Amino acid sequence: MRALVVSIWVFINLVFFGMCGYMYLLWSQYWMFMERQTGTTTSTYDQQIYYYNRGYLPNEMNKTHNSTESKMRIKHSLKDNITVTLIKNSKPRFPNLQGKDFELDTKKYSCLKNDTSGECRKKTAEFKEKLLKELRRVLEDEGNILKIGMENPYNVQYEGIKGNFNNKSPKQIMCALKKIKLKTLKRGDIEGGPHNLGDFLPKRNLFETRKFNSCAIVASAGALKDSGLGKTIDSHDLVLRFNHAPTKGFEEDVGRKTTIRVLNSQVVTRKEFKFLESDMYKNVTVVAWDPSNYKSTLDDWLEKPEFNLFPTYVEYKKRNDKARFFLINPQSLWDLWDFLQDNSPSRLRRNPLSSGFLGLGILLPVCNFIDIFEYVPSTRVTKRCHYYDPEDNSACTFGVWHPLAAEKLLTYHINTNDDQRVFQDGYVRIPGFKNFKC
Ligand code: NCC
Repeated sequence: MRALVVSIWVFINLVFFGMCGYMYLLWSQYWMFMERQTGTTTSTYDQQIYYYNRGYLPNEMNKTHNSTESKMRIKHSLKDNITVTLIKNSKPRFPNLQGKDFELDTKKYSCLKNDTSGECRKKTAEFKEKLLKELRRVLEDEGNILKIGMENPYNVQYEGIKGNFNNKSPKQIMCALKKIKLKTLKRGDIEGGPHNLGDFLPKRNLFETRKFNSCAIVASAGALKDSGLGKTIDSHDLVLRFNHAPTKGFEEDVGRKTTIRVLNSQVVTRKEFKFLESDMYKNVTVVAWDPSNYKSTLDDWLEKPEFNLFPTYVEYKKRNDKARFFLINPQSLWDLWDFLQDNSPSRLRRNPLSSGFLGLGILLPVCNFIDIFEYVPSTRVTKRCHYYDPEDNSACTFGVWHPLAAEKLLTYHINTNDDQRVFQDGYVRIPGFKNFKC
């Protein structure tokens, strides 16, 4: 009799919880459907802003700026004449059990002049623990299948194995990375092409015959503000910057030297960046990237780039045929993504990597060592997104759309600088490929 009652009780519970689970699934599918219907965003970058706003901004909206200014910025970043409906926090999620206990205003961890070395070490260790915990939390959260759902804008069909960089030595990671050949398009890779692109491509690969000793990558992070790192950055033989990140007016913090600019295709194509006119993109090597679909051929991509950068490319080269302007082979972007997924313990969001990690991929074959400034955030980190812009958005640092957390955790793993350099001074050092006999 007792056994019968227990069985009925278990059965009722199973039915009840089964129903709840089913209802939850239906509910989430309904909201995903509604979001797809109401979100009028067409470009994946526009969706990024959408994620940014949903993921972080509503709770962390910069209190020092009025909301009209923020709205202007958001609009400014969108394709002309597109209206976006933001559904804030509409998607049901499982509660995040770990919580967000990372304090972004971390001045209390910065070493002061009169701190003893013991005190400074303690502050650094506490900050490191918090920072890495936050990066891991974001990585896990992003890998949550219920969160990612069916979003797969680039139709990524990853078939590799999921590894974990923590179980591999930095040398093993570097040797795996060395196998990835990040390619730029060369003359001969394309016959004709849109606007006769093929005829304007460079004859050689980027830095095919040049090597550098010290290289610097300047992430555009807000933490560079008031860093005083300008001189250190300029002391490198090569300095790589991203997109429209300026030096003018920020020399003390970010230096004045620029050798390469890595640009995403928005910067090349959108009017507001004045790519053809601005001095920022002259007398430097320009490397632009635009994502294709995961399995697209070069021809598919030439026909349907995400942002049509080909006419501007051709125009730029027509104005100066000696200009060093390179296009990344879009398949290389996914080869690098595969590498990161191969070495990440969690599922990555199926979107391209940030320009930051791409910059590292570009320089590893040509530099003896690479110092990356404020990519792995130091104790100067705040919610500020860029050093050149007062907008606050933690997602720029920790990532929501690009798999930034995975990029940064892996970068820290292969770094050779001590923790004081990384978390107090603000830069990691990665040895170039030539240092590894694989
Ligand atoms: O912001 P962005 O990046 O130009 O930054 C360049 C690289 O610096 C690193 N970074 C930046 C900010 C921060 N707080 N922490 C960081 O570590 C990242 O590695 C980043 O890649 C891009 O990667 O190209 C990106 O470009 C912007 C934007 O398109 C350009 O700035 C032009 O406006 C993207 N933002 C949007 O599209 C809204 C950003 O997602 C990626």
